[in-house]
Amino acid sequence: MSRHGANPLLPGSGLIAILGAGSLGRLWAGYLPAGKVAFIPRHNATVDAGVESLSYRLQRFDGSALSVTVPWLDSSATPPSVLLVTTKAGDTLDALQSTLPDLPPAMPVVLFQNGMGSQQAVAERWPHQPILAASTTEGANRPEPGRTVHAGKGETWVGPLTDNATSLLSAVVQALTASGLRVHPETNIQQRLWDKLVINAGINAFTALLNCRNGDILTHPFYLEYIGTLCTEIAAVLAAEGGQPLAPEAIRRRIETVARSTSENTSSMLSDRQQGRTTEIDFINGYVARRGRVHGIDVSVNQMLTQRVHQLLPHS
Ligand code: NAD
Ligand code: KPL
Repeated sequence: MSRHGANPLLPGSGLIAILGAGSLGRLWAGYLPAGKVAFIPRHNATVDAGVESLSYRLQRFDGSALSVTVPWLDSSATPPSVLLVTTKAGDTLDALQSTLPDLPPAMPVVLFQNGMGSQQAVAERWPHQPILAASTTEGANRPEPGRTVHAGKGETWVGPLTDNATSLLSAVVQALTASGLRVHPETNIQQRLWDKLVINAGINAFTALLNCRNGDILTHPFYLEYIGTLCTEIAAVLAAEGGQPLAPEAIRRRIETVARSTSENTSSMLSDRQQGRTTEIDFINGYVARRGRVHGIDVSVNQMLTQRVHQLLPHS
C-alpha cells in the first residue's frame, strides 16, 4: 500500500466508485470505509446541482443501524481506483456507455448483476478495460426510500472476465475486503455465475408467476409439471457451454435445497413484479433459452417461462 492507502497495482487514489445507488450499491457504500467511496450520478442527472451527497440509514446484519452519507463523484476529482456496477442487468450496458468514457481506461470494473449475458456484453463492448464479475449471496433491500436493510449475510466471489483483469484480481479483492464483508478471488467466475443462474432459473420465474414465496413453489402443480423438463434443458445447455456437467437430477436437488433453505423469502423477481419494475428474466431463463438456441437444444420450458414473465402485469 502507498502512503495514501491506495493499492499500487490499482490506478487512482484508492477511491471506490459505485454506479447504481440502489439496494446493493448502498449496502457496499455503507460497509466500505467512509471517505473512500462515492456514487456516480446518472448521466445528465440533476443531483449534482447543489446536492453533493446521498444520505440514508443502513440497518446492518448485526441489527445495528447507522447513518451513511456518500458523496456523488465530482468529475473534476481524482479518478477512482475501482468501479463497482450495481445497476440491474438490463440497465448496465447503457449506464456504462455514458459513464466509462469519463473514467480511466486502466480502472477495473466489477459487475454485480444477477444472471448472465449482461456481463459478457460489457466484456465484449470494452475488451481493453479490465472487466471483472462478482457473484454475491449478500442480500439487501430498501423497505422505504431512506432505509437500506442488510437482510442476508453472504459471501462474494470476484473473478476476471477479460485477460487484462487477471493481474488486478487480488488488488480488487483486497480493496473490497476493506468493507468487512467476505470477499474471495475466483479464477473461474463463469462457472460460479452459472451455478447461481441454475438456482435462479429454477426458482425466480415460478415465484413471480405463482406470486408466492420461494418454498411454496415446491408443491405447486405448475412447478411440478415443468421442473423436470426445465432441469433437462439446463443440463443440456450447461454441457454444450463447456461448464461443469451436471445431471438434471443434481440440478433439481440444488434448486430444491435452496428453495427450502430460503422458503420464506420473496425472490428478487417476485419483488420486482410486486414493485412494477422490469425483471431480470432475460438474463436468467432468457439467457438459458438464447444459449440453447445457439446450440440447437430444445429450450421450450425456459422460453415459455421467459414469455410468461414478460406478459405479467405488476401485482402487489
Ligand atoms: P436496485 O434496483 O435497487 O438498484 C439499481 C440502481 O441502479 C437503482 O438505484 C437505479 O436507479 C440505478 N440505475 C439504473 N440505471 C442507471 C444509470 N444509467 N446510471 C446510474 N444508475 C442507474 O437493484 P439491486 O437490488 O441493488 O440489484 C442490482 C443488481 O445486483 C441486480 O442485477 C441484482 O440482481 C444484483 N444483486 C442484488 C442483490 C440484492 O440483495 N439486492 C443480491 C445479489 C445480486
Ligand atoms: O437469488 C435469489 C433471488 O431471489 O434472486 C434466491 C436464491 C432465489 C433467493 O431468493
